[in-house]
Amino acid sequence: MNEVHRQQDQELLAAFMRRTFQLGRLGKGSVSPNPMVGAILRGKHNKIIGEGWHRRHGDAHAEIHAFRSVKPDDRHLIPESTLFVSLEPCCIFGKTPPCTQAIIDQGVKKVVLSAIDRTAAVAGRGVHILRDAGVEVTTGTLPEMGRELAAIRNTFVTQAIPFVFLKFAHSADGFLGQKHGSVPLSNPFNKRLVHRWRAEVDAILVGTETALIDNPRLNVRHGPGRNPIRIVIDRTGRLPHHLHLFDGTQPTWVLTEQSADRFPGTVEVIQTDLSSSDPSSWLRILAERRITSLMVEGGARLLTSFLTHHRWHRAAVTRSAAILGNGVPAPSVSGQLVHRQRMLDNELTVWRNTRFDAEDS
Ligand code: AOF
Ligand code: ZN
Repeated sequence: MNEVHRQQDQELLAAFMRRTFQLGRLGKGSVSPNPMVGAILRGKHNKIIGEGWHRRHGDAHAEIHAFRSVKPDDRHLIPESTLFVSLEPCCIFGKTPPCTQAIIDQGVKKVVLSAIDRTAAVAGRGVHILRDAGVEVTTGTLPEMGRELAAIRNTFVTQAIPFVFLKFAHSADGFLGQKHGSVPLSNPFNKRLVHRWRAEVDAILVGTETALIDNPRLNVRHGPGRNPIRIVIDRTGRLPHHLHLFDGTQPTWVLTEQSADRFPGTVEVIQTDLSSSDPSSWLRILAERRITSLMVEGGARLLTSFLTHHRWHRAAVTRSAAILGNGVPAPSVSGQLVHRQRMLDNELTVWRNTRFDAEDS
């Protein structure tokens, strides 16, 4: 193959792989603790004969959906097609039988994948099993994008903590909000985006001061989607029972050092030592309870705990045009800028913590 052909071939592989990412993302918000995965069957002349994605936890995997989507008239084309999949196919009996076996049984001879599934029982074994069965496997196509799609799952299984998104808005002069009162800093577009994120994560965490001052609902009402689990820290049990967080409208957990009888029956009480500002131990507790992704919505102290202990993966920072003059200074985030977007008078930047993120591959 000459250089021009090689380049064309790479571009083609990338185009098909990008499509698997698009498909995988359709599972956002409903696959946890499973990863988002997309798969395509490419037949002769680059024709797509089947597509699938993992739709919800417990349901069939992306590869299986791709096989099932093939029209009866095209079924005979499966053995000569190439399977593109965003993640290494699983090789274990979990909620569903192993995809590696399904691929072998269907007679597929070529598999192109992007990221490795870091789940301990898979982690490269899926690739080996396929190769041992004579399947030609190409790994690492568009590796960064593949890693990003699998980042929540791979972080959860390798670091035993949820993937942590920090989220906050600050004024043009760098304040989070005024002391003893909340100031709206986000515009309607920003709000809708935040509510979409809420529908995509397993849980949202806020600190005691934020629960008291903002009295947030932490639900999804600006846009479609399901409500996440709400988690609030209340070390000494000082939150009044009339707060929205305690209204019983969605699952709510309290992290506290107090006993359960201090709280309304609408919440699940998790008793733990909260004397350290290092979030590592609470994060482990949340991961044990199958929280794979967590959005931290404030306040300043809680956000600072995650930042100073480097226990975060992405930070979404909104800069509003408002000038407050004084208030609580916004924490500073240092990381790699991965996204910048203007929304009317607001500017959103998303940062990646390269220090802590390196292992989520
Ligand atoms: C795939 N394709 O679409 C997904 C995979 O039995 P389960 O459903 O809980 O799945 C457990 C394993 O499958 C685990 O390794 C997880 O990362 C992987 N998810 N694998 O081949 C898919 N969602
Ligand atoms: Zn599978």
